[in-house]
Amino acid sequence: MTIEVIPQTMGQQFGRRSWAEPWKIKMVEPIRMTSQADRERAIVEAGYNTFLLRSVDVYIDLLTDSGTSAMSDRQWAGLMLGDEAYAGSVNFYRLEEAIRNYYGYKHVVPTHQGRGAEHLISQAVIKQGDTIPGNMYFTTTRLHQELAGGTFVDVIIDEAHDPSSEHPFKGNIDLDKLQTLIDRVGAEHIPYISLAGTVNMAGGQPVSMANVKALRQLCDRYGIRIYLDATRMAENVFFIQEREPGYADVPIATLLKEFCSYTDGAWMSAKKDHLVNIGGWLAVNDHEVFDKARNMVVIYEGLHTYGGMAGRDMEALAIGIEEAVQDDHMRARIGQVRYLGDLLIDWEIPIVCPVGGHAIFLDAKRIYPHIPQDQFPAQRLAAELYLDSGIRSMERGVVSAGRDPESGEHRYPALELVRLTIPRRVYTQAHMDVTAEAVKAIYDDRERTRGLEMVYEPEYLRFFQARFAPLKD
Ligand code: PM9
Repeated sequence: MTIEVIPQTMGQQFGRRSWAEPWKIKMVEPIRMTSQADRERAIVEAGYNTFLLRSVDVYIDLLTDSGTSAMSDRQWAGLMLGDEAYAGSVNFYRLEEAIRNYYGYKHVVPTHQGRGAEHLISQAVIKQGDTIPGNMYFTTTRLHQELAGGTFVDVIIDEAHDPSSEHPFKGNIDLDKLQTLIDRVGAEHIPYISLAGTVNMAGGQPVSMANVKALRQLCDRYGIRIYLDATRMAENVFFIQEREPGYADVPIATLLKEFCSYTDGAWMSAKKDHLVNIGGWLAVNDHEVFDKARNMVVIYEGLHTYGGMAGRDMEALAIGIEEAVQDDHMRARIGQVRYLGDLLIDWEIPIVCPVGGHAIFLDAKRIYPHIPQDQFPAQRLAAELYLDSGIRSMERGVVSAGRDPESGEHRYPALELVRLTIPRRVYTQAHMDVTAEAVKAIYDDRERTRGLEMVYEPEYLRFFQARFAPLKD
């Protein structure tokens, strides 16, 4: 038998070099294919809200990248090292060390997930009547700021609100807008800048190193703190490495620590970047703020050495922190998101550009220009995608934006989007192909589709639980 030797230069002959995942699959979780009739029943039962679907009725679940990642064999092994002591667990100290190592902050408070940390930082530093400037709102973040008596003001660059702008750092703060705001409300009424990397609601768009450095200088002039929503910060620094001059050869781990060094602390939903199914933390440099947060955590989350997590969760998280900042992991992670984005761009389907870190965002305003925003075009688009092929996505438009607390009116964001969120290390390229083809089918059928009316609306974070019914012609 002769064995054909494939020349080393084969890839070059094809004129391309592909990325591939730096892992192989050891265990699989079967998923159920559904029929059209199953899906019609399920979406009606769910009130046309993809959050209310049962996961057993979902084929490819792109609702969120939150807590949906696949853990590595090292993380699963770490679960067996859980020290479930009520106080002073070994795993807490491992976690604290990992956060100090990779993020550089001095003091760590564990929480059950991101919003637990948002609650602590908001209650610890916001006073009634304060203003919190930030680079676009996030649903839970803004609500905690409002519940603590503050008002969030968006100071992101204008390009972030334009889905077709190709600006490489659409998450940047507009320093002129921030200066104008400081002049108007006074620095003493600004407890901190709420800086997110990447910016979820803008399409997973990054903040540049130059922007955070300039922000630091401006804030230092007024003694204003900067707190980072570090939920997808490892993804953010991938874009710095790729796009910002001078950083191409700097490892992601180094860039992450440098970026954080310009901030005073961070809150984290570890369910994203950190490759775990549950967990979060708050970390700050200021001892006084730490002291308040550490005291509050025992009221709302659990003792300050577990904060709502089991010891085994903290171990898996400590390992995930290290895995998240590996360059080859991040290249494959963003590579997969881009693979899906490129298919849609090739078919001229309107999406937010450039493609961001964790998801593809379909532009419902351009897909359904005939559906007014108060008939929830993105909510309808998410429902249509599910009906077509059992793919679950998430509305990120007028429903997510909620109502203005003063006027009670809907907030109408410039971006009316559907998010196809890619869990980390879970789906294959074939799943991305199936997803792109489903989106194409919905897009081709767009003119026939009508809007929705909201028939039930909860008071807080309505997108999770609101119910809708289709409007007739
Ligand atoms: N993000 C997401 O799907 C979870 C459900 S939607 C509220 O994108 C940022 C940037 C997030 C985030 C959650 C949280 C809250 C804070 N900041 O969900 O409480 O994307 O862990 O984190 C979701 P937790």
